[in-house]
Amino acid sequence: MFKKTAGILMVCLLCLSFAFPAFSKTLRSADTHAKDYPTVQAVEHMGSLLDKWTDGRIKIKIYPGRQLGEEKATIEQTIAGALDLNRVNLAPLNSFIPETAITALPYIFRSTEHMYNVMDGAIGREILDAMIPHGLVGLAFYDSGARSFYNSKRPINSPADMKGMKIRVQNSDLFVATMEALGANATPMEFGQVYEALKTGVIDGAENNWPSYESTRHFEVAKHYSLDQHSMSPEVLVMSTKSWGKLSKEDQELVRKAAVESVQVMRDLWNKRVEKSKKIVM
Ligand code: GTR
Repeated sequence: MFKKTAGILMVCLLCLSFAFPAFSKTLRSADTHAKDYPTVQAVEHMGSLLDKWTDGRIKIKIYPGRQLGEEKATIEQTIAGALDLNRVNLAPLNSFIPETAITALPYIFRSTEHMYNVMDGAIGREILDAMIPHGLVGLAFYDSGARSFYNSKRPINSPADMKGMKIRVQNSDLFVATMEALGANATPMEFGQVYEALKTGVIDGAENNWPSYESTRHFEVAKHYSLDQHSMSPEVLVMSTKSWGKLSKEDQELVRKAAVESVQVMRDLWNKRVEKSKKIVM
């Protein structure tokens, strides 16, 4: 009897998912990085957790490597609800969500541990919640290590060495102001354009962490990496409030839980990737 009822139920569920494709959901997610980058791997892990916990009812499809555009464009798509999930850095959110700029202030964190404590605690929660009125539900922070300057001209040992240098920054007013305070010329530019701009001399330098310096091959065209570690602005996984609103309370819980569980996986992958990237660059 039980078997028969369960069988009928299964058939009904199957019919429902064919009749109403919304019944089973594939969340579309973007990332500027390639498939093997820790941020992409972490969201993939989150997707497999959701798939498992919901018996295949909720899945994640990731579009890595800027397939859906540069970060600014994908953020707009996420706010519009055309994209469900997006893994971005906090910096491109700085100019319209002021709370996110706090983490990008130079030398605001004493250490990685300090950064973890802040981002995993009440302040981190406050920053994630500050995104809601702007159309984004902040789900979790991922590591981005520390950013340092690199350029094709000379080693930077003090701000005096940066005088007049054209340095690419993310689309963030705070980063522009920081470069200006250091005496450099800030050039806001999308991530995908930096390699060519360095190669052709449109810019002299940029700034990023070890894995991004390596994965983009920027190290081939800007050989002076100066380990000043001026910013520790983390990555963030956001969901469109429009997509969030279409989920049941229970599914929202699952999505949040899967995102949180992917954080530790990301941190482990990140630490390994930093070591690997350093070796490649050296
Ligand atoms: C990387 C970050 C990317 C992107 C990039 C950039 O560290 O992971 O999401 O923001 O920096 O400089 O544009």
